[in-house]
Amino acid sequence: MPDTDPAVSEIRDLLRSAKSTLVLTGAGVSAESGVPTFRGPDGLWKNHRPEQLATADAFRADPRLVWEWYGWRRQRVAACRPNAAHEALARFTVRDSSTQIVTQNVDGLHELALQDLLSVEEASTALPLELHGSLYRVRCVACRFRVGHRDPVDATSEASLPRCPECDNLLRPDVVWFGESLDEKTLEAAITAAEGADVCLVVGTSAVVHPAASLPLVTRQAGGVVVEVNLEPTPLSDVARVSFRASATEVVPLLLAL
Ligand code: BV8
Ligand code: ZN
Repeated sequence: MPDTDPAVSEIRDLLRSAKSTLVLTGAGVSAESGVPTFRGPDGLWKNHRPEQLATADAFRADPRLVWEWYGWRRQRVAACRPNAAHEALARFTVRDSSTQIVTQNVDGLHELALQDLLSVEEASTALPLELHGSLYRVRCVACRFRVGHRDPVDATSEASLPRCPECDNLLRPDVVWFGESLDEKTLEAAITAAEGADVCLVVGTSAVVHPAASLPLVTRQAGGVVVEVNLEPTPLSDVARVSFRASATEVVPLLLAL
């Protein structure tokens, strides 16, 4: 897509003049880093049904299987680096402190892109809101224990699964599963950012999972503009001022260029 494309110039100007921008990302922003998406042709949900793996019931029924899947995802993601879209978004967020990244991803690549740019303390002011939690944190199924956790998990048997040092119950991935509420403070901050945004840039999400997928509609209802970057049409394409049918690494750097 040439950067002289009129739609690119229009949206680039819009983003430059925006007083506040919300960026909502999904698995598609990380696809070109090698992180599998969920619903695409080679997506994670191809071989497993979400209900089998991404629900509290699934974990109760077979914690070993669920940890095996999350352990495999951790390994896959650990080999991946932020791509040009993550990097352009990180630069934009640092340059314009009124930009908030809200991600559905649990892969930590936005944070990595920020840390490549800034020291860890500086990056902490621009951190993305992680609506669905993180692959790299665990929490206890029974008490409030929660901690960063990157070690490989031995899911060969239930006995080898990680257990809470406080109460000895099982530790689970600190992600939000279907039917679980999102962290209240995180969701509130995301909604406030969506309400105040002049532009909501939506990158690489199928926009089927709520409440994340409703954030761009909050911006629109408050008078803001929705812009989408996705290889395919989604339920948000019709409400977008422009829906770029192209890849994240091709379009996002063009839209956020200085
Ligand atoms: C909740 C765990 C309150 C973390 C995930 C009926 C209607 C509406 C809602 C519901 C409903 N029935 C139930 C619900 C609620 C439910 C929901 O939304 N279900 C949907 C599926 C119908 N939501 C919930 O349960 C949420 N909680 O509502 O709490 C509550 C409380 C109690 C009881 C009821 C409700 C919790 C939602 C969180 C679920 N957790 N995963 C993990 O393991 O990762 S969901 C999973 O989907 C991931 O988290 C992921 O983040 C999320 C969204 O997927 P995407 O990121 O969009 O990825 P996907 O593969 O789908 O799409 C990729 C896109 O990228 C594609 O469009 C593709 O074209 C594009 N793409 C690919 N490559 C590129 C690209 N684009 C650009 N460039 C590329 N290179
Ligand atoms: Zn505990």
